[in-house]
Amino acid sequence: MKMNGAKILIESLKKEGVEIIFGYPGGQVLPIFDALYDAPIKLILTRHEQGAAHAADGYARATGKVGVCLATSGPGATNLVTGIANAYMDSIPMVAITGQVKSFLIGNDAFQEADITGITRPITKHNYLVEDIGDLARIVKEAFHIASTGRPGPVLIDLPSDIQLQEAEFVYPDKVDIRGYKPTYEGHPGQIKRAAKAISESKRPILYVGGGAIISDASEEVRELAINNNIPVTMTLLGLGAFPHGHKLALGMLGMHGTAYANHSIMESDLIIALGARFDDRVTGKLDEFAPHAKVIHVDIDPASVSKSVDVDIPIVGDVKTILKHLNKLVKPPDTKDWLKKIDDWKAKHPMKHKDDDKIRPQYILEEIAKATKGEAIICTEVGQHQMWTAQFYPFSKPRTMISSGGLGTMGYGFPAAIGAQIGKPKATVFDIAGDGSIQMNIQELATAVINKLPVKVAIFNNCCLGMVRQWQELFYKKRYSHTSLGGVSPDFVKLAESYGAVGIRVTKKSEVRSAIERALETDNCVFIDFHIEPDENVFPMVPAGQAINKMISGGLA
Ligand SMILES: Cc1ncc(C[n+]2csc(CCOP(=O)(O)OP(=O)(O)O)c2C)c(N)n1
Repeated sequence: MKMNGAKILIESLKKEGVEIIFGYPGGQVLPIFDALYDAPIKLILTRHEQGAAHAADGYARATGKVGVCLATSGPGATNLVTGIANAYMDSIPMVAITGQVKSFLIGNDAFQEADITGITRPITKHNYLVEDIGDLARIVKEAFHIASTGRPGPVLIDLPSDIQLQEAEFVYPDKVDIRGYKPTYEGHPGQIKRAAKAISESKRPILYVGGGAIISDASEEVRELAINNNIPVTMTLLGLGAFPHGHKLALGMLGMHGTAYANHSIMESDLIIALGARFDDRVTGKLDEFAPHAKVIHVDIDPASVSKSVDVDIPIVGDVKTILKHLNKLVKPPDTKDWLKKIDDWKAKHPMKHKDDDKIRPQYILEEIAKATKGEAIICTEVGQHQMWTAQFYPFSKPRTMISSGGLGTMGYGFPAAIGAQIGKPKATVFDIAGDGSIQMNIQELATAVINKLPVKVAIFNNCCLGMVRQWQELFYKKRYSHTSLGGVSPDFVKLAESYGAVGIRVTKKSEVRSAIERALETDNCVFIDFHIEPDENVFPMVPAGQAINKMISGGLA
């Protein structure tokens, strides 16, 4: 059947099973919006394109599906950029669609023209400028394939408005064949055997689990490998939830704000089994002092990640889940009794704790949220101290429940991501743990939450400052607090929430924390809880930048 480009786009999205698009209109996407008017695809109108990109990302993380966002040319497209970069850094499957000025005007400095394929080349897995209506259906098919296979990531399709109006026959390809793009899933059997032998012979093994294990839906296989063989497990920020927090083999997060026992364990281990993790600098600290006694097995779908920063002894390129299924059959349990005893000693000596007095301590709020949600909520975060406290004190026990900006560290990510997650998982309890700085970066999405009746709970850890930067200034810049105070200029978050039709609750006493959380959970509207936390609270343990990760500052807590 003949139809115009906008219709072809929508029909192609339907073929890909797309039900939701997060987007914002404008002149160069008018034909697409017209086609959406009576299409069976729901467009969630955010209040800023950055919100649309992060919402698509949160939707993708919560559901495992490809998130889709849509914006007009020029400023609409450039407003997506941070969200695209964010998805790229954390390997999130996303398709971003942008309108472009008419083909014959490209390069002419036309009104609302921006070279978005040029701008996003380094932050997309691939991008396309559609130059011929005959290519459109194939491009959409390829975009979804590239976004969701191998190491996932964002793909951008830039669609000039004249092509949206041209007519062509709609034929959707049923296969994709992209020369040079054939991700490896299986893993080399010889390497898997070598890994099994190394594990069986190790005395101090440790699993180091990253976001790749979540993306590959490999939590069950991770549990099997750990539990059947008595191997302790540490996770990255994005790996949290891959292994249950409460299990005796769980060591929590490692790295700059990781637990002392995770960091000591990795430094003393003789075998690191890295699963979908990339030895990020926040994890390794000083590279040449990292895990000096350890051999490294690295399972990763992206060959470019292997031996990028840490030399790997046994690389296995492929999908974590597929490889673990194979590996789990081959490993004979090593004797880790003495090793686990040593780790238990570290756990006893350096437990995760916090000050507990009559002040509102952020860690206490997280413990109360954990109790009220039985540790089963989807927890999104912004970026800063509150994000690290969440990683330390919320007992993540299921995959896809920790949604946070890991690689890019984007303030303003959490609230729109929570909106996306809530749309993808309507029955789940979804929180955004926010700082008073970060929440102001995409606060306009309150309208999106209210209009779509999304009961997202936003817990603002209000310390009247940009806490994480203030912490660095306190510890490393002689308390010269240069421009990190927000005191007195933040809005009244309760009134602000109410002005959008949401619910606002202010908490200024410790005794009010629990009832505020309970009230928020009983409310089927979006709720802002403005927790006035102790402003001088810092995140500990902390590894100062550039130090070995066992050189932690404990802040007097250990
Ligand atoms: C978009 C963006 N701008 C700047 C930063 C640098 N930065 C990291 S944490 C932080 C402070 C965050 O403050 P807030 O949201 O109030 O959280 P808190 O640390 O107080 O918990 C800043 C400015 C960033 N990560 N992202």
